[in-house]
Amino acid sequence: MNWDKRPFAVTIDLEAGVVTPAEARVTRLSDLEGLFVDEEAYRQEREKGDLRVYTVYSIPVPEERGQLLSCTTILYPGKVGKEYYMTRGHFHLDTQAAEVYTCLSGEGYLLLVEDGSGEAESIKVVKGTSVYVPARWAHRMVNCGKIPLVFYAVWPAEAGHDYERLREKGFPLRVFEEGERPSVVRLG
Ligand code: M6P
Ligand code: ZN
Repeated sequence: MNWDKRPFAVTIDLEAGVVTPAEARVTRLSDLEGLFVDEEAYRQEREKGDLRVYTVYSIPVPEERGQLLSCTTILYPGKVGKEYYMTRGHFHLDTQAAEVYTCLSGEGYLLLVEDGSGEAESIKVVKGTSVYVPARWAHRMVNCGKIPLVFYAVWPAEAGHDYERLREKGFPLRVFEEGERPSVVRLG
């Protein structure tokens, strides 16, 4: 990365979520094995092809204390069985690091679970909803609409992603289509 500690700007296409210049990383169904509740439906989807679930455009800065990382995420519409497409979700390795998720386009839910108490929350997001995610709350976005859900995230650069901890604990809330409408369900 060419970093000279000078101010810089990027352009965000608010509808499409594309950031210029930035690097794109695509997450596909094959990257999300074990994530969706219905394993048989997942297997059937995989047989159709390895579809994109989301693309992240990262605006790079050094991952050092004091820096802010930011990115857009384009979460495509789709389902595995009755369960809507979602991001993998994570805690932060730095348990003091918070984050802000702002929806630029589309609609869905941000699912959250607190590390200590296990308390869980779902927050409905539409264009313009900005959610403050406190430290220690795992976060996962779900697209319940028919168009891509685009959101912009900002968080401390040294935060890191703790996927393993969330995998071990499991996510208690899921969002399924029920009668053509999303329904937030508590598992277990
Ligand atoms: C947001 C941010 C990123 C994260 C991305 C995808 O843009 O929180 O840090 O990587 O969503 O989410 P995940 O890493 O959980 O797959
Ligand atoms: Zn995060």
